Amino acid sequence: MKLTTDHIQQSNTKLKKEHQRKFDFLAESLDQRGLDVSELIQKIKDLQIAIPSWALGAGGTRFGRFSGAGEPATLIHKIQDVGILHALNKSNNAVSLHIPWDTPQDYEAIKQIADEVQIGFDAVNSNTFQDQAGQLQSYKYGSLANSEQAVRDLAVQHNKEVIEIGKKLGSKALTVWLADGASFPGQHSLRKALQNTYSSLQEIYKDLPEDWKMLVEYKPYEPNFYSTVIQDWGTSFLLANKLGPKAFTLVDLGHHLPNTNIEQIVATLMTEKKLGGFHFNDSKYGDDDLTVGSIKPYQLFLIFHELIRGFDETENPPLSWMIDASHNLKDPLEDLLQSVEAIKISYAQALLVDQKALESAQESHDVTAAQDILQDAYRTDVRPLLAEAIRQSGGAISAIDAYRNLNVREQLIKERGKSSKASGL
Ligand SMILES: [Mn+2]
Repeated sequence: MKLTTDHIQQSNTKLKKEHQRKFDFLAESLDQRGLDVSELIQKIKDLQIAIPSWALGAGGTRFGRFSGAGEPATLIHKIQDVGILHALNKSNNAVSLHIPWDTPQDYEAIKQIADEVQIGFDAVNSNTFQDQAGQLQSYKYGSLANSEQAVRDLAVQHNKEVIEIGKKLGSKALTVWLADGASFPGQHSLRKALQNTYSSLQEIYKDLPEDWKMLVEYKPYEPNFYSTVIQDWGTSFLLANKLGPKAFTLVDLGHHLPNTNIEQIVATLMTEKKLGGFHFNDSKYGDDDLTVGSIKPYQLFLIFHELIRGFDETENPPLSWMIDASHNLKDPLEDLLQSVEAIKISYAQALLVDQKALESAQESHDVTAAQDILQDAYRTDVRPLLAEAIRQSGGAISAIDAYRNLNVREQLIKERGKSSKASGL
């Protein structure tokens, strides 16, 4: 299924008048606050967030997985799904592929289909956290960190193959997330595991094209429960620094222990020009991979506030933006639309912060005013601004409304069948 401009316009007709009223009201008040509304709209339009190929089907927990209907069973289906999202919200112009779950067979055909729905290829993701059929060495006790050279070689080779695949598609980044670690004290040497990881990453880094980035992701625990080799931003930052100028730290919002001050991590990494990108999701307890903004929207706003300051005040290079969530209950496409909207809401709110006033409040130690300035922006309902940016780009005033009114899922079920299951999950 492909959504056309006609489909979208038709869905906008009913909402247009009410939208215009809300937008005019907001635009006037922003204007009175000295903000340039058309500049804000342009910035909101420009923020594009990649969709991971593994987030288009229902996810599961270790207790079970409840399939959705009409899931994308092939890479072509997945690209079509991202095309549907992008047609609706004009904010997802790229897909991030997971290898080997989504290794293309016919590159030209895949690129052509992606072109038709105006989708490019963001970071490619390697997978050394599970064994593939017929694999000669096992990653059970780690991959890049493994004490056995033969296992490390296999994992390095896989990452090099992922780079080659990415080159053929036009990707510009390799994301490395490692499950490597230990579930029990004494299981392996903590120092040797880190040293092996560094040496293996160095081997991969040698194959990284000049205009590519290596994004090193961290996570405190799971699937290993005693130690993870790259457990935190400090370890990732250390490795990225040692590897060289093309290596960066990737922040996945769910990969922190409860109450970690993530915005402070963002500020520190940007100061050091080493923030590479984001995996957006939300969580209450652990790596829950819930819809972005569903649990801690204020934290998301504070992160965007630091990002915006960082863009203005540091030389950190442009970031890779990606959602990394799992959908156990909701229709994955609806869930992704909600996540993208939440990201853009936080971004738009952070754009409203009166930076000059904040700076002077900070310098005069006016703590009350500083808090008020941030919360004033956070408490502004920016949804009409977002809707206007998307409408101007040719998208839907309300993406979820349009998705439902156009019976997208029903169409997909008709095309793919009720029991088609997303590959890789
Ligand atoms: Mn992630």
